[in-house]
Amino acid sequence: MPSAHSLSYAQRAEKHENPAARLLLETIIRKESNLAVSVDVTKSEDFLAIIDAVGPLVCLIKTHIDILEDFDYGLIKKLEELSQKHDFVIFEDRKFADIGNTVALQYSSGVHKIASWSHITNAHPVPGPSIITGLASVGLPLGRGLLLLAEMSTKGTLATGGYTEEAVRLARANKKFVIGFIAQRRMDAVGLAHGDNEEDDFLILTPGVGLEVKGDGMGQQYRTPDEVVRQSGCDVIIVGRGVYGADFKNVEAIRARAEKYRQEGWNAYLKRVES
Ligand code: 5BU
Repeated sequence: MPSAHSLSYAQRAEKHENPAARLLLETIIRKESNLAVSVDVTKSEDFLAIIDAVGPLVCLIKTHIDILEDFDYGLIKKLEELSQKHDFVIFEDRKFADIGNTVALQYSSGVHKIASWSHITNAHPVPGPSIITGLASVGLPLGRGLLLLAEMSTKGTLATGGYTEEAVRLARANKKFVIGFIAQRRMDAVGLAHGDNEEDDFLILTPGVGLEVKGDGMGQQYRTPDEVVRQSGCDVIIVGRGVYGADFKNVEAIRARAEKYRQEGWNAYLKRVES
């Protein structure tokens, strides 16, 4: 049985039952893009302008909705309209990390009501299985998917070794809702014990991707799309400042950089499945 590493996105889409996982894989195939752009700006106007510029080139837009200074819920309708117009998946990078009852409330309620619009969100596995139970109680009925943070891109991250293995075990035990990981490499073989299903296929979304620089002076570490997708077997490259960073008012330049990352990410994938 070939590992998910060598299967095409199309072969893998057929095997996923979670609607958010299928939507992401099908969007990647339709748009020939494994690029996600992370839009970490503080003004709604800039946020929407960047998304409108890169929307045709991405499979997914990643948000930190709590960064926006002028947030009001009307923005969500505009984000959803752009998601329809340009055909991309929405991932709120909320990094939940509390007890089940609290995360269920944070996910469903408050000013942001994340579960009502974000196809995918993520959580730190640090509280143990109850965080998945809490989030799944809100997200599963809505057809949402969860990523666990198995690794981070930052220098000195504590999410390594046994912690990463436990994250993968938690995912294997909760496959209806947990569709994959934020990680720096494939996780299929991590912590595999006798009797585990070796055909598990988790999506790997990977931040810390940049072509120009190796870091940001605040602990972020960058690798190239080729290192991430071809060499490490990850599925989606997440790029923030590499796309919008230099001058986030210059929409043409943003679009050109996004297209470069799209091509690099897609070529790395083609090389991986051909090899
Ligand atoms: P950058 O501008 O490409 O460095 O932004 C990376 C984004 O990915 C940013 O929104 C981070 O919060 C996010 N991120 C990350 O960089 N590294 C991680 O390990 C995780 C998330 Br998890």
